[in-house]
Amino acid sequence: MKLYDFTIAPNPRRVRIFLAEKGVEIPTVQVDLMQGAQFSPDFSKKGPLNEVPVLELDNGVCISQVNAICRYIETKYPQNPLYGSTPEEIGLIEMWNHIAFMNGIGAVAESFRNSAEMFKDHALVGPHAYAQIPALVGRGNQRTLDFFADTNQHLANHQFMAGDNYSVADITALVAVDFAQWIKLDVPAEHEHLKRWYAEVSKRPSAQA
Ligand SMILES: N[C@@H](CCC(=O)N[C@@H](CS)C(=O)NCC(=O)O)C(=O)O
Repeated sequence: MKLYDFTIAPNPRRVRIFLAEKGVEIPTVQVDLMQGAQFSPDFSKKGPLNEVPVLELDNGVCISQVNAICRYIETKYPQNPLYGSTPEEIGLIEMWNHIAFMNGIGAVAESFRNSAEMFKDHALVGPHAYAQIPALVGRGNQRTLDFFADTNQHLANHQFMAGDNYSVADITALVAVDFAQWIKLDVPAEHEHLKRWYAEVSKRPSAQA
């Protein structure tokens, strides 16, 4: 297998952290998004949306989308389950993973992609040219701050995002908080529960991935 990656990008990092938690090593190939390598003819064949991460299996089949890749890995390497074991855990983890992606990573991306010069005519990931909408920068910033506040409240009564156990939802939320640095937003000091959780998940060795 091969993981198409770009070290500084947030979404491939979610897969790298997941693999580190699993103790699974997969060789990576860098796709330099700054140079437009995601649009090269070879890489375009590997997925419909010209994005990383992509997991290429030994038979050449390619899987994109972080959640799809992590699900594949979880099924192939069931040790240290990160998607839960009981029906309730599985449901709650999917729920919080989706919320962390939509309201965390999605909020930061809304601000960043509508402001950074490099995304001028590429405000959404994929092969189509979408212009930036400057009004979405403020909305993305506000959504990011709301994500911090909502997550802080949630973590007041939960050790981890989906309850008592670390899961893939913590990986997505951790990457969302770190990604917010790109739009110069830090967790406000008064969000003590979010800060407690962030310190705990950041000190796991996997967070270095
Ligand atoms: N929904 C996708 C998001 C992947 C994504 O947004 N990848 C970014 C890097 S973090 C990308 O490849 N961007 C390429 C581009 O902007 O053209 C997933 O879950 O994998």
